[in-house]
Amino acid sequence: MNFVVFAGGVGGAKLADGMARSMDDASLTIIVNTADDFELYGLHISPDLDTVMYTLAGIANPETGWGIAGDTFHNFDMLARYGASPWFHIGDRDMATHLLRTQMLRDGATLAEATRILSERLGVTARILPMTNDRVRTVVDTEEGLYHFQEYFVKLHWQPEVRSLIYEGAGEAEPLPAALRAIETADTIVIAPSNLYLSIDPILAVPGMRDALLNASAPIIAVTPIIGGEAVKGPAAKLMRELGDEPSAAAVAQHYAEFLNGFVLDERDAELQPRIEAMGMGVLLADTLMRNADDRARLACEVVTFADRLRPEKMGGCKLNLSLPPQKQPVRSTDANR
Ligand code: FO1
Repeated sequence: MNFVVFAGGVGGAKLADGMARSMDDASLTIIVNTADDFELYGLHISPDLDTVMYTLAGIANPETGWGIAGDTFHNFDMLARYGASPWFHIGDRDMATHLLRTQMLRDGATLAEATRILSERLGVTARILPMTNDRVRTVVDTEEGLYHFQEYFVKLHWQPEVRSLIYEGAGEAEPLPAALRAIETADTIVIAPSNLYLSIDPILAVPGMRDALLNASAPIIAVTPIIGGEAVKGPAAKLMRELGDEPSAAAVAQHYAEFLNGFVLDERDAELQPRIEAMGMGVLLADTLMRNADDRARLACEVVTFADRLRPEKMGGCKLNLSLPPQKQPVRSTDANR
């Protein structure tokens, strides 16, 4: 069984980790947003790639979701002592990742090659792919002016009101051929509960990615990042309001509707089920909060079992034995409707 997960940072990393934990013999490819990448002190930082890599390696900081568990920040303190006004906390161990990645890139490696080497050295068996090797950067157009994503997100704590988002360089970027092949040969494709505008849309903005989903033969399932009108983490709901969308799981389903076959809706939002089914996709009600490793594996397993229901022939590829609520409406099983 070949699984593909589209992911940003923490939410995507947790679900990918659940999939890796609950499926022994499956191959897992995670296509990761790199529009949050930036350069700081001459280092190439890839926050989402690292969050996915550290999570799958079992060394992620459980409190923040990003960075390394038990890391220290002596370099940050020293930068402050020099009067450098640091605002982005690079842990001392985390720093090693940025140093090596930057060196590999300067020596001519692609971002995909550097990611493969780093994740292999950390013992990660899943394949972590950047969406592209090219430079794509999210620029946030706010009432206060234009900001690079990390300035908006970390320095300004996502407070400025957003007018629009620009995925700079996306139009000219080439998708990673391995990512396109993975989508084409996947048995199941999952859009993780990541921020739709900041994590998933930049991936879809890379030419060829959206078409690859539209042409995929595997069922495509999105897991909601919104529960009860609020984001599980980060600014998704605030951005939905500011960009003129209704902050709800139904609006997320609508956002991806052209290529989705199934949507995993949180059980606290059960009243939205008929509305989402009316968009022509299957709905699975589940507890989508991933508080611990068991939750991740359980949710991943439910998603995989749900995908099995959405394809004509049964596949069956999960260790946990979960009983799912009955499907209320027959779901699409052909490509024609996507
Ligand atoms: N997020 C923060 O809110 N504050 C930080 O100081 C911070 C540092 C950081 C260092 C390395 C890394 O890989 C990620 C880091 N993040 C930090 C998270 C990150 O910037 C965002 O969560 C993602 O870009 C959004 O997915």
